[in-house]
Amino acid sequence: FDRKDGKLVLAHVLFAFAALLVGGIAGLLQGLVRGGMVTLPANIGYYELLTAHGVLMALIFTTYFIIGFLYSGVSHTLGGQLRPAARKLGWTGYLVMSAGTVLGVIVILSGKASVLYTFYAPMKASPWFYVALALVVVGSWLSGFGVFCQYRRWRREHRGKLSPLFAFMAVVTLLMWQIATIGVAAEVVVQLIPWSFGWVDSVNVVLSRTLFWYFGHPLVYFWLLPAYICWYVVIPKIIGGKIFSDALARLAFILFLLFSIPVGFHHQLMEPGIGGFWKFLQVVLTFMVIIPSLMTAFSMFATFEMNGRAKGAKGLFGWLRVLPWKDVRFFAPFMGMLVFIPAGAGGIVNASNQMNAVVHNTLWVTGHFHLTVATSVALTFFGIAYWLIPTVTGRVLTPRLNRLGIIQTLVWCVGMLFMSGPMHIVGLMGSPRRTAYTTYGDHPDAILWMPYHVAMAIGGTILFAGVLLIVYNVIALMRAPKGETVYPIGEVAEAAEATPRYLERWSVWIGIAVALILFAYTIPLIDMFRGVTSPGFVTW
Ligand code: HAS
Repeated sequence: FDRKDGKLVLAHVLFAFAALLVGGIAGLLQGLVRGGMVTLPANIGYYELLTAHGVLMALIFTTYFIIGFLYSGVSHTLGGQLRPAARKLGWTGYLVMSAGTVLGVIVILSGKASVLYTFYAPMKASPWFYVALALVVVGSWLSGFGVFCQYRRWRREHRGKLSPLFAFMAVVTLLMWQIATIGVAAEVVVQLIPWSFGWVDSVNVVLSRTLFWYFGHPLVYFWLLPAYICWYVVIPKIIGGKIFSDALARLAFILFLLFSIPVGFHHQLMEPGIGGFWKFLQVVLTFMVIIPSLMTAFSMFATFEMNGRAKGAKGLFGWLRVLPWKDVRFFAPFMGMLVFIPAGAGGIVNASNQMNAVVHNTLWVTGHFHLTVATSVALTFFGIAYWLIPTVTGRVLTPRLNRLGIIQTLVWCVGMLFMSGPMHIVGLMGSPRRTAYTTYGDHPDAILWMPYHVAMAIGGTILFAGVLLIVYNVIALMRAPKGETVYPIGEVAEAAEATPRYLERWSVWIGIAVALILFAYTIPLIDMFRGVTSPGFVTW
């Protein structure tokens, strides 16, 4: 692996794990407070910790890891080395994002931005918190441009050739990110910064939430797609099998590009100010975006089964026996896949209007995203770290670290079972999310919730042990014995059909994505600008 590119990748990955550690400390404390097991000193607030936890884990850990991982893959598959321009953009993006992160963390920990990771208006933070967010977004754009620049040069030099699957998927992920972040950038720059500096004295709340969720839902696929890259491209190689179908994988990613964005209203189903028809439309589109995940499940089962048959496995589930259970590079992402089955089912519940009325703003939703992003995605990222760090540092994964990795994965799953399970149950019993310890004046319902909150705190403590162990493993990987680790990229199965060229015709796909966005958002936005509540609000 190119030494200079390795440094860029490593800088991102190490920053990500540092954020995970600090965010984990905040998470542990906040979980213990909510369970009534500790009381914070008067100068530290529950919501301050909750904001630090959400921002550092959901926004910073993920974004840094993803950019590092995508850079590693495009460097490896598009010529074996980054172009100087791409590398420079990568480093500039890194520095701008890091300036934003440091500023943001200082503002949060000084108690001036306890507005949680979704920073809903009319809750107001210090203007510097929004400036920090803007820097993180702009930095990520620069990094994205670096990847596009590498990809464009490769295509110019390989006219008529299909790009490598990893690179194609990286481009889709970042295209989606660039289109989606326009929403949050507009919210922060046009609405929240002027308002928090006091240049204007009011803010259009429904508009700000809409711009946020225009970004917020594709954000979750920005987390998911790099995990899918690992599942589609890396896992087949690690298990000694083949990619089931290149065309299916690309089509799934294109469907994510089309349907990830015009669906933000499914986070706003319980909000007034948005017409019923537009909510319905975006729920239909939400059900469209479930399809590429179902295709991914199909494709993974096919890969596993083909691999099993090729190795002589018999019977309906014989393929399970030949999977490399003792290899953490497989085991951690596999546990992520397994958890994604109930996690995805929970998402489908959320997206269904009547059921959303039951679960919205309860701990059920917190349970849902701890299974999706904090288990399926996080475990996949951990699994990637066990080969990515050795690859870029010229080292090898030792059997001891591999064993520790398996233990870390199990600790994570047990912790999450204790935390996310009770969150789902107590959410259905009505316990609200984002609330510090309270018994609501010893209300009988709230008393019933308490054992579940205690179980959540125990789960959170086990998970914190998992955070410490993964951070230890990352440091140990940096000191592992020298040697060469191969970048694992799978080959496509011989029986797979050829990939149609139109899947790489970007103008068509971006055009359709923009058309869908305009269709889903134009009229509701016009209503919001004019300050009228849609007629649908009345009939809801
Ligand atoms: Fe979600 C809220 C709907 C997926 C994250 N979601 C959230 C929030 C977050 C989040 C962070 O419609 C909270 C935001 C906040 O703070 O308010 N979500 C969905 C739907 C999906 C979905 C329909 N969410 C995700 C993913 C996330 C994520 C992925 C992060 C990475 N979500 C919602 C809705 C809300 C919501 C509403 C708002 C709730 C409210 O009222 O506030 C779908 O994309 C899910 C599709 C997934 C599947 C599963 C496919 C299974 C696969 C695994 C195969 C396994 C194998 C192994 C091969 C259909 C691919 C098998 C081996 C064996 C041995 C069996």
